[in-house]
Amino acid sequence: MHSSSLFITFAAALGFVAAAPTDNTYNPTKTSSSPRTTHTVVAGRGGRLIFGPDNIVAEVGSIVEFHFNPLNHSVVESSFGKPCQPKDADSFFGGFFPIRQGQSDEVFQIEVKDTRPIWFYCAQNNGAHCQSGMTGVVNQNFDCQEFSLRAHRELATKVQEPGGVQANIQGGWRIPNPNPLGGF
Ligand SMILES: *[C@@H]1O[C@H](CO)[C@@H](O)[C@H](O)[C@H]1NC(C)=O
Ligand SMILES: [Cu+2]
Repeated sequence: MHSSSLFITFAAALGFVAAAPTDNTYNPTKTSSSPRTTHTVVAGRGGRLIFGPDNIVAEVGSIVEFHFNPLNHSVVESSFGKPCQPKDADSFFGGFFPIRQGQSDEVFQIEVKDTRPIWFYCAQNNGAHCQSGMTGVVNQNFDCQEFSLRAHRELATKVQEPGGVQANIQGGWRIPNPNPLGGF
């Protein structure tokens, strides 16, 4: 027996109401044959405790690619209201990039899966990078200043104990730097 009909039989036996079939064929991120856009962000741009740029507008399906300058930065997904800590157990985390000079040989990529804002920070506690301004956002809600990057950063300065990071690299891809001569 086909597994889906097995499921329907099983669900019917439990008294579930069968849902109307849904049309999954419309998926805007898959209809385009054009290459994905990649948005480059540099952690530690210009030797400062910033992500540059830190306020990114990225269409659904595009890639945000984090590059790492010295010293030992990272990127972790957070939330607007709780800066400097992972949003949840699934928050992306690219690991630490301990380098002394130049750029890391590796980058961390994430995919923009929907239009919701994606908040992120650097989890380097040694120097309180997040509280010092190392935070950023993809697709900030520009209509609502209450939830702006500026307001988020205000909150970040007040964080006493930054939360830890994930145990593993997750939620994205750590890959060889595709543009090592980018000159950031
Ligand atoms: C980089 O920073 C992390 C977090 O503070 C630390 O655990 C790790 O040892 C550091 N790596 C180096 C090589 O300094
Ligand atoms: Cu940092």
